[in-house]
Amino acid sequence: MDNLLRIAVQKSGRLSEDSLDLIKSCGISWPKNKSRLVARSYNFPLELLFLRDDDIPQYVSDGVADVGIVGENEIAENEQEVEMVEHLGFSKCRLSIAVPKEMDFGNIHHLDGMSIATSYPNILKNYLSENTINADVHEISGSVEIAPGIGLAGAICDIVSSGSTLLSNGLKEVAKVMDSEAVLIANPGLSAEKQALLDQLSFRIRSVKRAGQYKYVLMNVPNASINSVTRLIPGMKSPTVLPLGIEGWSSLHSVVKEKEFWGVIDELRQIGAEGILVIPIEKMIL
Ligand code: PRT
Ligand code: ZN
Repeated sequence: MDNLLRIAVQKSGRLSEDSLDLIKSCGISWPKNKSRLVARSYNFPLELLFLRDDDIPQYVSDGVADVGIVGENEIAENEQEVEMVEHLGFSKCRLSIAVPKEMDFGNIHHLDGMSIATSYPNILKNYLSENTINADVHEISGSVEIAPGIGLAGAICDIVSSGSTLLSNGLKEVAKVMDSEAVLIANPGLSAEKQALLDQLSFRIRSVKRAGQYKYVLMNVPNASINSVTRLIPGMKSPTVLPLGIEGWSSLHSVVKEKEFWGVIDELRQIGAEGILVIPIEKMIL
């Protein structure tokens, strides 16, 4: 069964939908049955294992799964031997220390002698020792944010995304311990056959991710402006230029990075581009 790649994904939670959407956008499909823990793809030698996210680093490190999609926070906490293959860009968050908002907090040494509640004791202990802070780590498994309010701990170390959970529990963020996002991880000892399948999968993932960073743009430009437009949006090799039905005008097609999009669009309009259409790209193979 060596020519099959087993991928561990979160069964249900914040990572699930984006993980499955990413695999689907790589052209991989499987029978949908929510209650099943394993599914075999029809069209790629891939088996999906649906697990709790906390267990994914261990499964991958043990080789029960070959690869997995999980948050960097879980990898750091589990301290398992796994290889980082690809940052996936979703489920972005940070692990931070927070204290009651009325606390007069000078610097992180204010934590000396305090008790900090967290579900991430290993990450927190490493952070404290790197920063020579002498605090007590109080491990709890959920609802960490209520710990200060009920007198369980003076501070917390938990995942923050928008910050609204901290706010509604009367807490303020005082130190960032780490940033996290979903990553593709692999067992470090994959066979050559499995490694080849992983290479195919990560090639597809990179094509999908790259496509998400770019837009396909079409516009009408006066022929005299074609060179200036080409300088602004050189595309993958060069823009495509097609004649319009009107004398002196062309239709120009190119690819633009989403981040640079508005800056470029403004300049294009200034040099006479009209009827600009911006279209999402599904996949981008270089
Ligand atoms: O059942 P299972 O063990 O699989 O899931 P889980 O409940 O342990 O994890 P889940 O689904 O909540 O989160 C999975 C992963 O998503 C985490 O390990 C992180 O990598 C990532 N992630 C991204 C988050 C958040 N954003 C997030 N906001 N995980 C948790 N939160 C929680 C946080 O614990 C806090 O309670 O949301 C609250 C804070 O959010 P804001 O927006 O109010 O700041
Ligand atoms: Zn979990």
